[in-house]
Amino acid sequence: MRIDVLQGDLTKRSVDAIVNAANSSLLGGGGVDGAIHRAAGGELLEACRELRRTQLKDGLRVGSAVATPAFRLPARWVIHTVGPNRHAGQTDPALLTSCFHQSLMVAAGLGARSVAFPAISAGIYGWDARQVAEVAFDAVRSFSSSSSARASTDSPLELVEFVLFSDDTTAVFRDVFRG
Ligand code: AR6
Repeated sequence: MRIDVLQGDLTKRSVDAIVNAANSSLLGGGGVDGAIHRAAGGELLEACRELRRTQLKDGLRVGSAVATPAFRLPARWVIHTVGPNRHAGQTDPALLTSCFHQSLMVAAGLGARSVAFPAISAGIYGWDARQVAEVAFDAVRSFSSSSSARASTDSPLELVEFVLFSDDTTAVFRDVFRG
């Protein structure tokens, strides 16, 4: 599995799935969540409302992930995950690890070959970008080694991208990636 770090707008990526840094309501918000909903169009909000009416009546838990179609985006699916909110006292890195891991599990279940992540929790939710990058690369590498250890075609994932918006966050992710 290849890992790429690039600067840009997640909503423009032509990958199979992009990951949304959502909130538990799944009904939109600011940051990358707002950008994804704007670019995908109102059908995305309708799909999220449908999830809330059916399988997620209490909302999506922190660290969990769920997929919808991506509607007008170039991607095929949006995988919504809820990062921990440091401002609400959610400081356990295991919650963040779970976001990356669960998103990859959902992507693999969909048959996605490529998936693009933002810096989950590194914006409005107040986590330090370096810590997010460390958790993210660890989670992706351990997902990759556990799927190849199973020596099967369990996971079709070939490419994981990290798409960072700002110069600073891109520099931090590149630095952590290079070790
Ligand atoms: N492409 C890539 N990255 C982006 C984009 C974009 N178009 N827009 C912003 N970012 P945030 P969080 C970066 O705040 O911290 C929402 O209201 C941004 O610079 O989007 O997990 C949700 O509804 C930052 O580095 O997500 C939740 O309530 C990173 O994406 C809450 O914010 C994540 O910042 C989630 O907060």
